Amino acid sequence: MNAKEHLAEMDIRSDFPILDQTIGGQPLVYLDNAATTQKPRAVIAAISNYYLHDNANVHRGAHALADRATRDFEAARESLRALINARTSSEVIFTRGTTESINLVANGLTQQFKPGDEILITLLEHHANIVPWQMLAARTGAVLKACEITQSGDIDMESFRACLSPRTRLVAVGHVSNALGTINPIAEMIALAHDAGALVLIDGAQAIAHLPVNVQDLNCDFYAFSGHKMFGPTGIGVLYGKETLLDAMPPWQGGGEMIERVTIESSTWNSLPYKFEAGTPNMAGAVGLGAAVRYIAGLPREALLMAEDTLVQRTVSGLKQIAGVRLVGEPEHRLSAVSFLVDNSHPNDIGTLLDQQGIAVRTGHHCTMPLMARLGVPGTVRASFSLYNSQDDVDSLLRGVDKALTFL
Ligand code: C6P
Repeated sequence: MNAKEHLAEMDIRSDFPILDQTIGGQPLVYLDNAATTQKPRAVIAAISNYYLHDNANVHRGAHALADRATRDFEAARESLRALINARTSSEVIFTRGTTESINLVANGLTQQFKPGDEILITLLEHHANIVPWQMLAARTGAVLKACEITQSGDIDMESFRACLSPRTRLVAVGHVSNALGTINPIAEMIALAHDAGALVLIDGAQAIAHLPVNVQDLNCDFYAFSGHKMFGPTGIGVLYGKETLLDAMPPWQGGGEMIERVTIESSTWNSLPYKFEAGTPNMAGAVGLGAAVRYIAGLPREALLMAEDTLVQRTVSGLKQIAGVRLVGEPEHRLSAVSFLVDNSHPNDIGTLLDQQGIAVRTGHHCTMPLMARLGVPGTVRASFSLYNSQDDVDSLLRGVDKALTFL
C-alpha cells in the first residue's frame, strides 16, 4: 500500500473526539488550526494516564512515582529531539511555547549586543517574533530592522539581502506565516545570514505540525515552537538551540533545578538543558507533547501534506469564484492558512456569520499588526487547515461565505 492509499484507509478525523459535535445545530467545521490544533485521543489519554498513575515532581524524588515521571518527561524530550533531529537532547529546552522560547533567546543574548548592532526580522512576523527583539533593542541600544515583503505576501529577498550587513547580529524569521501561510525560504535565508556573520532564530510555530524539520540540515542556531499547534497540550513548547550558543548564554530565570550549587552569596548553574528550566516544569504537558510526537510519527506525513495542499488550493480557487471576496496575500509557496476579506465588511462580522453556520475561523490582525498595516487592511478572515480537515470542510466554508454575503 502506498502512502496515499494508506491515508485513504485511515480515519484520522475519528482520532479527534472534539470534532464530533454540532454548533447551533450544524456540524462543527474547525478551520482555526493556526490558532491551536485539536488533540487526538492518544494525547488526551497520555495526560490522563500521567495524572492517574505517574504524577510526581521530576528529577527530585527518591521514589517510584518520581522515577516514572522523570523517565516519561525525559522520554518526551528525546522524542522531540528525534522529531527535529537535534544533535543531543541537551539542545531541547522545554518552555511554555514559542513566545517564551523567543523571549528566552532575546534575554539570553542581551550581554552579546552593543549599541548599533542590528536585529533583522521581516514584515511577515507574528508579534512574538517582533516585541522581544524591540525589548532587546531597548535594553542594549541595538537597532531592529524589518525587510520588505511583496504585495503577494512573500519575503522580498532583494530587500532581505540589502538589509544584511556586518552589523547584523541576529536574523529572526518565521518558517511559515500564520496570517498568509507563506512558506519562507529559510534554508537560503539562514545561509545568507550566516555569510553576514549573524545568528539565526526560526519561529517554527506554524511549520512544525506540517513540515519535516531537520535543525542540523537547516543549520539554524535556534528553532522555536509550541506544543498546542502540533496536537499537544497548551503551556508546553520547545526552544532548540545549538549547544555552544546555549552554553554561552546565562540563565534568564532563577530558582530550583537550574542551579548546580547555591550559597547565600552566589550560585552556579546546572548543565543544559536544565540551566534554562527553572522551577517545576510542565510535566504532564511534556508527556502529552511526547504522545503528540508519537502520534505524528505514525502518520504518512508526506501524503498528509499533499492532501492539505489540495484543500488549500480548493479553498483559494473556490473563494476566487465568489464575487465580493478578495484574497489577502497569494504567496508562491503556501501552507495551511488562507486569508480573505468579504466586500467591505469587517472580518469580525464575517467570522460571526460563519460561526452561526458552525464554521470556526479566526478574524482580526492575527497578532501581525505591522503586516496588516503593510497590506493596508484592518485584519482578515483566516481559514487554516490541519490533517483532519476534508473537502467537505472546504465546501462548507465556501457555502458559508456565499450565505454570509446574502446577509450583508
Ligand atoms: N499564532 C495564531 O492564531 P504561542 O502563543 O507562544 O503558542 O505562539 C505564538 C506564535 C508565534 N509565532 C507564530 C508564527 C504564531 O503563529 C504564533 C501563534 C496564533 O496565529 C495565535 S496568535
